[in-house]
Amino acid sequence: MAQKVLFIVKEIGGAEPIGALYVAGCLAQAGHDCRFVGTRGNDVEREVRRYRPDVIAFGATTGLHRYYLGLAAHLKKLHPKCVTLMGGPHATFYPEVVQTPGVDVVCRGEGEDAAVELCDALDRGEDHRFIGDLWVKHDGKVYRNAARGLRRDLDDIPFPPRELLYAYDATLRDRPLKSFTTNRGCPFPCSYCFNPALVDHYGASWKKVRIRSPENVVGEIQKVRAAGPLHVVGFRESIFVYATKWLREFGELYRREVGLPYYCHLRADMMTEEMVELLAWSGCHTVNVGIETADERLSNEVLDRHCRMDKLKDGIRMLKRAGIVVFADNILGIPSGTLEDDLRTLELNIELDVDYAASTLCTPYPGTGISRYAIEHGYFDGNFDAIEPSYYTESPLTFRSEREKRAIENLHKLFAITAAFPAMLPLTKKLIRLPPNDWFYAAFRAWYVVQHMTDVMPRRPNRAQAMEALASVFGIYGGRDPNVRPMPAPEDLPFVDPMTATVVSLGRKARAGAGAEHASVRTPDDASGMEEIAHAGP
Ligand code: B12
Ligand code: SF4
Repeated sequence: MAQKVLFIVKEIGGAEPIGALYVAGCLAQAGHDCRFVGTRGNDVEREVRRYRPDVIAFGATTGLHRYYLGLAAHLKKLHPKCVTLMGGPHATFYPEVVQTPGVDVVCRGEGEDAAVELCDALDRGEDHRFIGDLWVKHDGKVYRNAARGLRRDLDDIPFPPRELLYAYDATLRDRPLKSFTTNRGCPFPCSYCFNPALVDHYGASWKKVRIRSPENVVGEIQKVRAAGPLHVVGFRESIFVYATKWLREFGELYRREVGLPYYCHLRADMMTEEMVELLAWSGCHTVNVGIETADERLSNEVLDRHCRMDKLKDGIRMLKRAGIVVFADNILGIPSGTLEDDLRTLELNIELDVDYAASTLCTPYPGTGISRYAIEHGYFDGNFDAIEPSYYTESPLTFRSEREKRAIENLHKLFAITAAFPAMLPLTKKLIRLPPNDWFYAAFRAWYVVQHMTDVMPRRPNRAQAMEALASVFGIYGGRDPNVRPMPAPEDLPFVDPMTATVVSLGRKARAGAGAEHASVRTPDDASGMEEIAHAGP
């Protein structure tokens, strides 16, 4: 016997859900049967009736969690015997989400081993309440298990089984850009990033970056390339290169065996001339580096980056001199910052002549230092359910005035295009005073699509992919999503200590002070760091 596991993925046509695929690869290795289904234009309820899964699995980011929770509650009502398993960032950093009706189990952190242990236990009809990394709802109580150790050798994990995606939709094989990760972990403490939040879960072992061997990474790329078109390799880990030695070894093998342009995330202030040369020589076409803010106080005291501005500027200039496309990340609307700070950030991007000046609206994701700072200083009420599915639309934070909030949200939409055409700056300063409107968002999307198809990513979309991208500028997406359901309100369940099996906390109402307790802990200011995270699609 094996468990049948159905993975549900919203927007399966975007970047591959690498995390969920890694989990599925390990489940398949353990003998379980996995399937992936997308939601757009597809009735998931019908898929569940057809496949009759034992486990319904999904990974969610904060904001999108509401969508998944609504659907999970609906499916659980129809199929009460199915176990629903939620993983990914929201479950990791806000495991209390297990109190939502319809969710049976949440997985914190890396899900490969916990999911296998869970499915093995379910298969054998054994007790599954005490599995490391899982919070399990059982008989009206929540069993909160501690973190399990991290897998030391990433080369031991099976390659993500992308064929499961292609089995659902064969056209996904044709995507010209495919994603890979070469390492996990990050030693830096940036307050807006999930990495320090994972240090809270795993301890210092998360700071010790685990790196795959060049042979293992190249082996996966070759396998993917043999299965379908591949024009650009997208490396999606937090920081692609820490050591020149690894880069040299990797570069030699990659040039010889793959030879395709690649994209990766880097810290510009870590760059040396030698690293930059090796990057360019090995095929690096585009790097995503964080500038984040021009303001040193915000950078050091609020974002906890401690990144030296002179080193950052030198790094970006070196990358540009080497002919590498620089895709910069910036954060607007940082708590305690002002519109003037964000305009200076725009000017810094212009000064550095970055190739694409991406920006996001500062979002206080659960478990991060910035969310604690925002709650503590009155910029956020701590309601993570109010966070939007995307940080490209509206800010969930409070500003000095509504007028300033609107101007910052507008600036965000016009940021990249103004950085590309600096003569627009005086006009932009006027336009951002207008009420928010769909034209700004359309301009934001259009510029993004044009740049990504031309300069930023050298992929060659086919006609269908190009049409789809263009249509998305006007908010048109193929296929309606029939799976949208309201998210149910969370229940008030007691928490149990798995070691003693006794109730340790009485539930939400009794823990009303928990937010304040949480808010008082801040990420220590003990190291430098910078943002890396590129999101290949607003
Ligand atoms: C690549 C990437 C993207 C890609 C692809 C996302 C995708 N389809 O998976 C794109 C560009 C599309 C993207 C978009 C967004 N992203 Co993004 N993204 C990343 C990034 C850089 C890497 C993700 C990755 O592949 N990691 C490697 C794999 C191995 O790790 P993993 O995904 O965490 O998976 C492990 C566990 O989480 C767990 N797991 C994952 N899924 C499941 C499912 C089950 C059932 C189980 C049991 C376990 C499990 O097991 C996995 C294996 O160990 C991360 C940061 C990072 N370095 O992780 C941010 C990150 C995940 N993104 C983030 C955000 C906010 C977004 C957006 C909301 C941004 C936006 N538009 O506003 C969107 C949402 C899109 C979406 N559909 O969810 C945040 C999430 C924060 C939060 N609390 O939710 C992160 C953590 C970055 C950050 N800001 O700190 N993203
Ligand atoms: S923002 Fe970048 S450097 Fe900072 S903790 Fe996250 S991944 Fe590491």
